[in-house]
Amino acid sequence: MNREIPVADLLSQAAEGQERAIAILISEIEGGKARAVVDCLVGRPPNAQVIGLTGPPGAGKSTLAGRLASSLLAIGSKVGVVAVDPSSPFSGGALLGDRVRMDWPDQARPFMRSMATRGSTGGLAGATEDTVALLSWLGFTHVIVETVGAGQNDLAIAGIADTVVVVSVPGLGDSVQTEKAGMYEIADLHVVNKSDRPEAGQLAAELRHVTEPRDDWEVPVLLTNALDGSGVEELRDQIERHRAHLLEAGRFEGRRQERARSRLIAAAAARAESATRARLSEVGGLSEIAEQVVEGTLSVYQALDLVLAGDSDDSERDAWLDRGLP
Ligand SMILES: Nc1nc2c(ncn2[C@@H]2O[C@H](COP(=O)(O)OP(=O)(O)OP(=O)(O)O)[C@@H](O)[C@H]2O)c(=O)[nH]1
Ligand SMILES: [Mg+2]
Repeated sequence: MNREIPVADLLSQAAEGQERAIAILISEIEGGKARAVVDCLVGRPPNAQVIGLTGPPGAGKSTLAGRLASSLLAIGSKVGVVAVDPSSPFSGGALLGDRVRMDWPDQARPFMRSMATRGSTGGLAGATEDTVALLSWLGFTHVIVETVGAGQNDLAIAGIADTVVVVSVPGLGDSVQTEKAGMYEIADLHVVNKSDRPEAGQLAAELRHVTEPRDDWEVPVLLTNALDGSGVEELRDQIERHRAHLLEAGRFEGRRQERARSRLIAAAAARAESATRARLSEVGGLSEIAEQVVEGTLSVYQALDLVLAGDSDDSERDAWLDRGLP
């Protein structure tokens, strides 16, 4: 049913603030129809500030994202929250399975959406960045992207966000030293959430000890309690300060250009992959080629040459198969 509404109509409904239209557009992006949406967004510079929130499962990222959104709304921002591959998704602006209620200021609410990107082409970078582009086009000033920091995604967030907030929690048993080094390299800000727990101060101290400045930026280590919101205004202010720092140092554009470049490469790889898959499914003699790889008479690279050579001339490939490679 949704598919029948033209993208242009959905965009104008979304621009009027209809959340359902935004939700349908994001579903199109997730469902592999990103191009139909994203091509319509050209002509407006993507100005939304993208804040990445990453950390271990259950660290309180969603609760914190809600609080941060609330704090940004209070200063007149238009805020979207996108949870990528969450273990506990949002539904209707609420955090499923949790009793924490958000108090949105003056009826302003953030737009909240969970996305599943696992297995989709381009993964986190593709679908999320397209969603960010959509929200930015719609006039959102801030987009908070929550990712679970387990696997590649915690590092992929660095390729998407202007400001990366790494959320840690006390009492997980890991000492700072045993955590993956990658997390430190991507953090623009560290947050120790669940500051109501006794070990929070100790963890913050350890983080301060190991954190090094990045490009003239002293990475702050903040304490938050997402349940009661303490520390969240400070977090918001530090995020704004980080943006100002990037702009002042002339690094904001640089980061975004770097992002656009990686995006281009990822899109090229995705396109090449689907073209190769299509080629593989249409090419004849594929099972013979695969058999030769199994038998060790062809290397996988030679097999690929054969498959691609078939592009221009199938008879050439057949001849190769008959006589074997030189
Ligand atoms: N004590 C305490 N509990 C918190 C705090 N922040 C969040 N929680 C609780 O921690 C649990 C997990 O919170 P979420 O916000 O769902 O955590 P998350 O990191 O988004 O979790 P996933 O998306 O499932 O990885 C919930 O029960 C929250 O109520 C905090 O500052 N202190
Ligand atoms: Mg969450």
